[in-house]
Amino acid sequence: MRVRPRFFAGAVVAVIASAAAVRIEADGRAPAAIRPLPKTETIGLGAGVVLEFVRVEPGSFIMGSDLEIGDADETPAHRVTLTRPFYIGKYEVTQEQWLRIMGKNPSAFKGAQQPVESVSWNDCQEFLARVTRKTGRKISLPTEAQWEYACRAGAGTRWNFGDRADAMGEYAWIGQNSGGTTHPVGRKKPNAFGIYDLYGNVAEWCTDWYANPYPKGEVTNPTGPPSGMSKIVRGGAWGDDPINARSAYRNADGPDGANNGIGFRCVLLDESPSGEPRRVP
Ligand SMILES: [Ca+2]
Repeated sequence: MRVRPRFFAGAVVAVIASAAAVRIEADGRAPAAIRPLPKTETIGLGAGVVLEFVRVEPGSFIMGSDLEIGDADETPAHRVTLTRPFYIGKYEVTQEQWLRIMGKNPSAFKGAQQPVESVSWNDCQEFLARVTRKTGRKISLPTEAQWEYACRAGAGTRWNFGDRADAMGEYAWIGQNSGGTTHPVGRKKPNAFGIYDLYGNVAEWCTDWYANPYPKGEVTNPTGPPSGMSKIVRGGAWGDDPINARSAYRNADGPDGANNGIGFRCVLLDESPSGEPRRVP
């Protein structure tokens, strides 16, 4: 078990769907063969509050790191194949979104557009279940492999913008520029997939149990070990150094653990408007 909180001292987000967002209703659909696949999807939570998702295509990548700066739990670097497209949150879940579903806001750093934090992995499961009950849309946390694949966006470098940490401030709220607090989501540059705040702001829960190191060999649609003591947390947070907010960097905390450096983003599980399967394991 590895629990290393290092960043912890002690609102209405209208995340507006981008102009490129495509919302296809249940009725009046065009045939799948001629209907363009949406690049984004949204789930309405009521009162104008929406969860916005970015489509990620299936593919293979090298997960983890054998870099000299990496930790042992990032090894061995290994090929991972994700066989299904998926939709991942364009932003971290905000306090407005959390409040809309849960009726209270546990965050230490208050702000409607700021990411919710001080939520445990188990708290997140309740949020996800309530969203599904309310909207009929199935959502989850990302698997650790989905998170890293979406984060890298094809980049094998330490960060998805390269190997030089001095560009970090353009992409992330971390120890050097955060002022010791979270910030509204989506204010820094996105990665090549159009996803924001993967590094810093809040670290993000994933579905997987933590194990160190990775199993050897190539894997397809990995979901982590069947059991464990702590759940994966990715991306680093507002108090971290760049080295601890790399694409391959892993952290973990117990599923009941909650602190002001950990939040989450969602993955949309239900079938795409084209009818193609994209249910993840
Ligand atoms: Ca983050």
